[in-house]
Amino acid sequence: VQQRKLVVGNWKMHGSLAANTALLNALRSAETGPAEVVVCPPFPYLAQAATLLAGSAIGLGAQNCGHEAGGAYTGEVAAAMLLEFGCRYVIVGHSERRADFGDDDARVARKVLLALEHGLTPILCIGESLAQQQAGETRAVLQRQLQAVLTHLEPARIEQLVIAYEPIWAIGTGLTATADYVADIAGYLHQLIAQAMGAADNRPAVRLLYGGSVNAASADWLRQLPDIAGVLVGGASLKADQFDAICQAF
Ligand code: G2H
Repeated sequence: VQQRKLVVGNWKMHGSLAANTALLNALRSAETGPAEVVVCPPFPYLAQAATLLAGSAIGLGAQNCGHEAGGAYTGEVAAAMLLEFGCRYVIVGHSERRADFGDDDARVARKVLLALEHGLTPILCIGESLAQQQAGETRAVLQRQLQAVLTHLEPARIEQLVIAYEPIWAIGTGLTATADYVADIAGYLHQLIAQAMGAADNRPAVRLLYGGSVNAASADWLRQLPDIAGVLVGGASLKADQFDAICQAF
């Protein structure tokens, strides 16, 4: 299946009104590539980003959503609220949230379901830690993280997901996995997805992204991997020239 490539910028807890204006204006004037481009600013800046991106092809996403539709959950933001601010995507289950904010497999599954129910496309993040990789547990960990979500979804729903494979040992460390490693894991993940969908061919239309210290150099080989449909970019998404180079690569 030939899919449109997807490049997502995850700003994490970075930005300011002034910095966001400069970054988004620079990206707007550079937007030319064939890939779909999405930026995910922190919650308070979603309205500002929506205004700055009005009429642009660059889409908007959030970095998280609440695990309930609404209610007494101090500090949380509901999927329905994200929709009101123009978000089409929401990152769910990022390893930083799994490690620091109690987003376990069950909670991640809840968030994915809520996002889908509200018409948002979840970008489901999965990935193994260094210790898990060294213990030879990579495939088992990825299978557990995927199954926790896919088991709740009909095939038609699974097809709407974006899945981001982010090995934790490569996040913000400057370490990138090798092309062979990413290709191998990506093939395995597509197999798991196909099984969950009961699909005959093992390349279902689910977009699989890679994330972890992606920069212009790694984007150049990542774009050549047939099982990888794009990238989730952290640090390099905050620099207009770097993010633009990555977008152009796809
Ligand atoms: C992984 C990635 C974006 P970075 O967390 O989600 O960040 O590119 O800084 O490793």
